[in-house]
Amino acid sequence: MEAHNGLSARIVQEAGFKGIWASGLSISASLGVRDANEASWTQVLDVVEFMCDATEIPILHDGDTGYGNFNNVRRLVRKAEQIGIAGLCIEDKVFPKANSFVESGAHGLADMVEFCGRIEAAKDTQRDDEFVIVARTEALVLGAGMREAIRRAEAYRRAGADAILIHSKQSTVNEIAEFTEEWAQRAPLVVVPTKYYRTPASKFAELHIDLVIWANHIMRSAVAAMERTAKKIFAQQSIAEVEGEVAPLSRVFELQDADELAEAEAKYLPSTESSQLRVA
Ligand code: SPV
Ligand code: MG
Repeated sequence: MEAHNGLSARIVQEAGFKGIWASGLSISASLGVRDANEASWTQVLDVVEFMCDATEIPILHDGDTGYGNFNNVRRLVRKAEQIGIAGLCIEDKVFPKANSFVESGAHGLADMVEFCGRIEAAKDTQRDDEFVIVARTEALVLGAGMREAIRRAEAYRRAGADAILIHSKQSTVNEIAEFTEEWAQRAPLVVVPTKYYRTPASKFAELHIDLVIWANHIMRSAVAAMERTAKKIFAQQSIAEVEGEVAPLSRVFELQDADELAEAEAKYLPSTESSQLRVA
């Protein structure tokens, strides 16, 4: 499940999900910029570091193109491991990327051999054997065709990718189903069914898809809720009516683990009485 800051990551973990997608789209949207590498990679990693600090479940970082060539990817992997990210997903586009679903922007498909170098560099750089590299191909999204998608996925598998993310912008699962048949479980598969959202999870299991990412629904639900609240308060020039509709402050404190701080204060801070004695 997608999250885009420490708070949403905590909410996703509490909901019971086994892992978090640190979505480039959602993080950039929450920062008020476009999903076109407008936020620098260190600005993005700062956000993901807060997400790691707030949770215990694995975080798969949407690393876009890897923010450059193989050398940028090496540095990204090193920093991702230091922060506590569990895995990195990189896509076969050129920097700066554009979101798969926007018409405008630079949508160049990366040279396949050059992208394999990014994967190899990532695998050679990781120190923790458990760190995962997911290679994402945009071949279907950019209209390069099924043969090209399979050719690229196979090349990325051979380059050392732990899993392949096959992306599609069709409104049905048919294209993905065709891919999975041809792929025949050569390596774990990841999908992002944002556009073919009606597909039930059982269908993905049937197609031998190993990981399904619901990529942006926490951010989109926040946008809808924030717009509703802002409009209402502005129209009514009052907060009286929204009080019952928004999360109580006690819930916010709970998500921040405020009780833990109170317990730590009791343990580590001198009591008022003893500190007064020391001053005296
Ligand atoms: C993201 O969540 O940023 C993704 C998925 O990369 S998509 O928006 O479909 O490109
Ligand atoms: Mg993205």
